[in-house]
Amino acid sequence: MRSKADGQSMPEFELDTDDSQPDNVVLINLHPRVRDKRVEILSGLQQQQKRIDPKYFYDSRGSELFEQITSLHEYYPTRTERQILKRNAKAMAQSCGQNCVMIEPGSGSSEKVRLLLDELKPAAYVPMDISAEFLKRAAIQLAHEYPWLKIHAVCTDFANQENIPEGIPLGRRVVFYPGSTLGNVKPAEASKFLRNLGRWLDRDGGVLIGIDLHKSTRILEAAYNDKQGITAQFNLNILNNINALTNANFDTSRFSHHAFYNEQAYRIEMHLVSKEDQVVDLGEIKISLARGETIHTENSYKYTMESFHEIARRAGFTIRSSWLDKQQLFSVHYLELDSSGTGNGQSHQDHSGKPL
Ligand code: SAH
Ligand code: AVI
Repeated sequence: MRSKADGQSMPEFELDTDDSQPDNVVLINLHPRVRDKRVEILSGLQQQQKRIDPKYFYDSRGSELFEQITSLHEYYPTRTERQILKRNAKAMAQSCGQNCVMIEPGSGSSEKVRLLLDELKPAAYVPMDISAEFLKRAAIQLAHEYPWLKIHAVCTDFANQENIPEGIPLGRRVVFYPGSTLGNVKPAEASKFLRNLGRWLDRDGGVLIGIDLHKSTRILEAAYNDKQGITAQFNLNILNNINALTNANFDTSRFSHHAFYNEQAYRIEMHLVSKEDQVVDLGEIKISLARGETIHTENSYKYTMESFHEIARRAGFTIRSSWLDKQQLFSVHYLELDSSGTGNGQSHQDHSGKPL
């Protein structure tokens, strides 16, 4: 156990502690349970359409591959959202309010929050991620770069986190949920998830959220089928993580990457296609795959302003402000719980066109 910033006693990361760990960071590992993971993975692989939850992309290698994806030319979401955050940091900070406790579920490298910190001056930043080692490195790096910032990093599976983890620093809470990570669940689940986030907030809290927008199939399919094959490696790597978590013997060379835009469902689907008839052992359980059969690894839903508005409304939120890039590829929204206001949100665009 180690005592840090708040003087509280915290369970320490199992990982080697780093002597250079600065004093403004606390690292908490809530240990998403391996037994529960195994049950969840097996159940997905025993369905007619085999599936693996996309959260299993993110072992350390998966998190690194995702970082590489974010700087690919074809993968427009990250650079576009960064541009929106940069240009509108002041207005966003005004919406969020200074001295808030900013909580980021699925924080990854914590790159985007850097664009807000100087304007926002939060009382504390709470990055949360399932990828323990990557989270630890990102939090320590951020703590070195921002010595004034109190960081409270939590390794947890936020999908199973109905209540906010204990021990979060006190203050008005704002959830920062960029990257369109909400798009990785079905619209009905997205509303449910947002509703649950609402329970993490006090009445005066808010959610600053990035949502990818529906656009041409050509642009979308290029973003998930990059020429360098990094997205393919990211997709295939999920099998390495499944092997580690369940003692399975998936052989990545016997699968290929397939990603396409399902225009009816407004979602990118990523699959792993079995190149041959094969049987995979997961401990005592055997999974058969026919040649051409797929394991569905990810959905990435794309919204319109209207359809996202509906998701937020169903979750009990009002959209206070929306910011878009000129080409309307991506959007960032500030949401507040319904009953706290009139429900009249504002839209902003970087250009002089009509607000959507
Ligand atoms: N917020 C960053 C990273 C987005 S990638 C950005 O906008 O660039 C999605 C991140 O969410 C990954 O770091 C992944 O490890 C994390 N993640 C996905 N599902 C998760 C879950 N159920 N619980 C915790 N973290 C999760
Ligand atoms: C994290 N998530 C929003 C990314 C997406 O675009 O759905 C993950 C990703 N999958 C393939 N490329 C990136």
